[in-house]
Amino acid sequence: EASAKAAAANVDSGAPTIFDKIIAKEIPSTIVYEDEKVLAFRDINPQAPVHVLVIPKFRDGLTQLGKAEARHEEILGHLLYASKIVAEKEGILDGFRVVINSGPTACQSVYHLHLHVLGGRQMKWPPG
Ligand code: DGP
Repeated sequence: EASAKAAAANVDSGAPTIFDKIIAKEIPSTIVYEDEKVLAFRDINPQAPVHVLVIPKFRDGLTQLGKAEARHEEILGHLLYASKIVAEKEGILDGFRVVINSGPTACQSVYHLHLHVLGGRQMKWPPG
């Protein structure tokens, strides 16, 4: 099916991604939270009134969650806690969703690990 093929065409080559340019502030983004380890900015194609991406500033092999190793435990925890700080700043602590798409079958399109923080509307389950 066409969209699945399009997603699969985006392979994890380990090459730099657009997020490197966002971290370097070479291309603009709307930053909602930043510390020494992570950057959180608004998704360019929001799927909810609040849709923020939380990413590690140093990818260190974390192109996707499926490539995580033991050394990444600390940054993974930091990313999850940063997602809560983002939810708090955005005023959606009453209900929000954190999503990680890992790999082409999950429709990951940018191979720099990122957590989607979504909220500001009634979320559905199964995801929608
Ligand atoms: P995923 O499909 O999980 O790999 O999500 C990648 C997200 O990245 C997607 O929701 C759109 C977002 N995105 C891609 N390019 C840019 C960009 O240049 N700026 C911003 N703010 N978001 C981007």
